[in-house]
Amino acid sequence: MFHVLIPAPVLPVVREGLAKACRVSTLDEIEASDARSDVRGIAGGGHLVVDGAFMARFPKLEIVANFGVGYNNVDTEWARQHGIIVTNTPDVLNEEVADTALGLIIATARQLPAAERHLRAGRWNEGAFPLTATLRGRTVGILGLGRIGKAIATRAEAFGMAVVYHGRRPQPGVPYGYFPTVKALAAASDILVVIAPGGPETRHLVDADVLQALGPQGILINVARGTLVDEAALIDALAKGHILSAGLDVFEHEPAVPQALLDMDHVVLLPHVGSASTHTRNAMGQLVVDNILSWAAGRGPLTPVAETPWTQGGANA
Ligand code: NAP
Ligand code: 8YV
Repeated sequence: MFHVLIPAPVLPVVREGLAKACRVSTLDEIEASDARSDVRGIAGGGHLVVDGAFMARFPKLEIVANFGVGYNNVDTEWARQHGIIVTNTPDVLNEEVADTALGLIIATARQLPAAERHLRAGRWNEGAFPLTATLRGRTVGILGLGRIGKAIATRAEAFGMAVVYHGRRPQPGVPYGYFPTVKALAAASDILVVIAPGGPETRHLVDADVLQALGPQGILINVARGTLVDEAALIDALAKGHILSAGLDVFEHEPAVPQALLDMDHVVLLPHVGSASTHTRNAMGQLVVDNILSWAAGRGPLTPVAETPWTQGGANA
C-alpha cells in the first residue's frame, strides 16, 4: 500500500481522503517504528518546512503534495535533484484570496476596523468617526499578475478602479498597463497589491524606495508572503507618513507580528486568512489528496510545480 506521511495536522478531507487508499502515518508514528523507510509520499501543511534534510529521511520518497499554492516552504531544487515531484494547490483558491485582497483594500482605505472600534468603545456619542480615503478614482498596482493577481484585477475593475501591473515581463493580451520595475509601478499606483511568490528571488521587493514612490496617499496591501516586503522599512514609512496605510494578511516572521504594527490604529492586520474559508480549504485539501492518489495509481501528478515537471515515463523526465 502506498505509504503517506502527514507530518502536521491536516483537515479531515486530507486524512480521510488519503486513508481510503493509502497507509497514512503521523511523524510520531513514523518515529516510533521503522516505517520511515517505505514512506513514498508527504502531504504537507503550507507552513511545514520541507527541506532537503527532512526529505532525505525518507529514502523512497516520490512525491510531496503541498497544502497551498505557495511552496516557498519546500526545497524544490533538492526535490528535483532527487527525482521527487512537488505539487501545490493552484486555482482552487484564486477567488477566495482575491476576495480577501478586496476586503483588505476596502477595510484599509475606508478604515472600517478603526470605525468599528470607535463605535464599540462608545466614542460615537462623542463625535463622528473622521472622514477617510476613498477608492474613487484610484489606480491599483498589482505586483504579480498571476492567477490570483488577475482575479484581484477583475474585482478592482468592477469597483471602477484602474489597474496596472509589474512582473518579470509584460504579458501578451493583458489589458492593463505594464511597468518594468516595482518602483515605477508604485509611483503609478494609489494602492499597491503584493501577490507574487515568496522565496529569495522576491525578498524585500517592496523596500523603502518603493514605499517612498507609493507616496503619502498610498496604500500597501500584502496577501502574498511577508518576505516580499521589508517590514522594518514599512513600519518606518507608516510612522513617518511616507505612505497612508497598509493592509496585511502576511508577515515576515509569522505568527509574530511586530508590536509597532499592532500599536498603529490605521493599519489593518489579518492572521494569514487569505484562503481560509471552509469551502476553499476543503478544495485545497481535496487537491492534495487527488495529487497523491493520482500519483499512487501511476497516472502522474495533477498539479506539479514548475521546478519539478513530470512527463509520462518518469519523475522529472
Ligand atoms: P502565480 O499564478 O504563479 O502568479 C505569480 C505572479 O508573480 C506571476 O504573474 C509572475 O509573473 C509574478 N512573479 C513571479 N516572480 C516574480 C518576480 N521575481 N518579480 C515580479 N513578479 C514575479 O501564483 P498565484 O497562484 O497567483 O499565487 C501567488 C502567491 O500568492 C503564492 O505564491 C502565495 O505565496 C501567495 N498566496 C497567499 C495566500 C494567502 O493566504 N495570503 C493564499 C494563496 C496564495 P512573471 O512570471 O511574469 O514574473
Ligand atoms: C494557506 C497560502 O494559508 O496557498 C497559499 O499559498 O498561503 C494559503 O492558502 C497556506 O498554504 C497555509 O496553509
